[in-house]
Amino acid sequence: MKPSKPFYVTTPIYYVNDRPHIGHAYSTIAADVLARYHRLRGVPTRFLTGLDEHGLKIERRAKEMGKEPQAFVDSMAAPFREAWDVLECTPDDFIRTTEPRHEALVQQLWTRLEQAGDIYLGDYEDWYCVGCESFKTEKELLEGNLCPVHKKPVEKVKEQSYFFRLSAYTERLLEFYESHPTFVRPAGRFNEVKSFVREGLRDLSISRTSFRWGVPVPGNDEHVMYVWLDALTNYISALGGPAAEAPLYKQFWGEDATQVHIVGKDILRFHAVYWPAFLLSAGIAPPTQVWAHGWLTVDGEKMSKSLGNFLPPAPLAEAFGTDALRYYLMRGVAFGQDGDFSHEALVARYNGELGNGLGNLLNRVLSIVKKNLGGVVPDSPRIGGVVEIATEDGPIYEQLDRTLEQKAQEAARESARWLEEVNPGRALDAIWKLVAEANGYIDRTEPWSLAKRGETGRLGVVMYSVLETLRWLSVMIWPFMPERAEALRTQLGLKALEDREKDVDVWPAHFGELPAGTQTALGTPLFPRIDDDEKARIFASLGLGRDKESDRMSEQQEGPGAPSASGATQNSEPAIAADATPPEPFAPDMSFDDFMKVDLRVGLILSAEKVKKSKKLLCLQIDLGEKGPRQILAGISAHYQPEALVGRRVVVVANLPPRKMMGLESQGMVLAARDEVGLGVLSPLHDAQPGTRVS
Ligand code: ME8
Repeated sequence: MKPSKPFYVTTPIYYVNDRPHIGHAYSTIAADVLARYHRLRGVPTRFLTGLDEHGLKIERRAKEMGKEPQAFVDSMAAPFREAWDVLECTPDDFIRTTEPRHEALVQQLWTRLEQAGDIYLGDYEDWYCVGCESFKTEKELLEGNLCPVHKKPVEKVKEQSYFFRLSAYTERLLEFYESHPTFVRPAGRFNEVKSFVREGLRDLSISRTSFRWGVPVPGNDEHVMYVWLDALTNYISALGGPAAEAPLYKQFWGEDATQVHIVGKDILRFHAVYWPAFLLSAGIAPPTQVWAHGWLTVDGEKMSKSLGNFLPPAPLAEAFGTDALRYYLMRGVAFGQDGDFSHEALVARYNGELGNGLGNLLNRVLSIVKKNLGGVVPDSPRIGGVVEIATEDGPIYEQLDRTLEQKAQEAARESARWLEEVNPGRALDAIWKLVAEANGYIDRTEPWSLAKRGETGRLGVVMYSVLETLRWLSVMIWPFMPERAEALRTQLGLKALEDREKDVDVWPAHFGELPAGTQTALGTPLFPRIDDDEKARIFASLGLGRDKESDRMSEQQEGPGAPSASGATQNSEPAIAADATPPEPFAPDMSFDDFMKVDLRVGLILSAEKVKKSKKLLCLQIDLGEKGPRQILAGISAHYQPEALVGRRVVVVANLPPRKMMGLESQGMVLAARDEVGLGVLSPLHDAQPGTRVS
């Protein structure tokens, strides 16, 4: 269902003690994707990001840098703004907690908590981690009084402090969670939050006297406010709240709006426990949802300056293209789960899903349209919603066309649903299913043969269907890859989405709206291939030598889980003829007749998917020119993304007895060559008909 409420999405406001890195980019890009999606739906949308500039951590960092805190935080704002620009993130507002507009409203919120009777003065004595800017109980600490997050010693704090009566909110929070079952996502994390609260909450110290870098407590400026109370308030202060009459606050924090806080799992407790408690105390409704995504490691390791794997986003965007980076982050790391940023995986997805998948689709289609139809979009097969069937060249609106249209509808529906559920990776899965479908459609309809046979009517229908599918794709990929989506549209001869009417829902819904007569313009490839030389150049420019990761990957491939030459018979997993350790001695001679007993055929891969619970196997449906496709299992999952294989021709051993693997039947074997660098599935140079004998 189309979203209709005003949509407010936020990122955490980042500490300015360091420059932005790929982890910050992950949250910000996710929020940007959601904002862009809602804008395409014509829904009033507001996207907020910003900076957390107060607190002991920042005060100390400024000192280390030999600067006054304000001068230091001022100098750190630009790198964040620039990073979001480079990454095509489009916040509507960028809030800094040192801005007067924010400080005034934090003080208003404090006053509300005080008026509610929830603030009292007391003495605090406990542990504090400056890295987390958070109090720690003895129970939470690791041996040697180390913070469990930062693994650094915590500090003993003993001072007068104001407290917030958090303990009084245990029941109210549990009731709130009960009545708002999707308040925290993913559900597993919500359970963790609930168990934490069920154990009972302690009052929270919300002021400090031992340093000055914070918002003064109203009426007692000996104290500055606890940095998390200050920081969390940014989500409403940026709207002009809690002053109820502020127009943005009314529009985006009202009951009629949806508010989504995107945060990393590290700061969920602050957002899912403290923040709603403060708001309930102030008589303000908590937000609709807090979405806690997982943690990114880099090439298998925690990001840190000392490990030399602290990744600023800009050089990556420059090396691979901003859109490819955005795509990779959103697709390569499942939202909600921890995941690894891997340069190798980025290149593999770039070449496979972007280059071979989408880029190749556009290129194939526009080349055929240029060569055979003068580059012009042919007439739509649908006239006034009725399927037109011209008969001169045979049926011109066939089952295949109908299926493609249905698949497009399905992709638009599914991707929208996943975006509304804040799951950008699943949305991309749905979109790429359509990319594979469209590539398979071209293989099956063979427009080049239609052109050769002069079947121009049918050719027109086929080209129209796939051009229209590309138009749909250009909209669906726009939230993720706005620049490449516009480049795709330029080649299709369409108006830029950036120039659309902003309050109109442009999410694709009606197949057949691409105007006939539109002049297309075949341009440069959307995603030029990164070959080995280019990859080496990029890796060198990023300071990755003969990288650790390749070593790690090849270790994994050679390890016990790897497909091997004999794997097909020994592990009963990979149905693939591959050679693990070349050079292998040649086999003894055999007779020609013996060779001819092996029935090798050209097969066309119609679909490919991972086999559940198997690290190695892909389940392929392969057209061998028989009545129906054959199901063949191949141990190539570590080497190919399933989507990249769809539409490819391969060589199949067609007369092996069927075998069962992981509960599935395999009806043949796909040929591949394997050396120490990698594994390549064999493919004929010419697009021979499926079923053609190979000899
Ligand atoms: O916590 N993987 O700021 P912060 C994934 N100022 N996400 C990551 C990440 C990683 N490796 N590293 C950082 C703060 N992030 C507070 C927030 S909000 C009112 C105050 C992302 O600079 C992730 O969103 O430490 C995480 O929650 C956030 O950056 C922490 O940023």
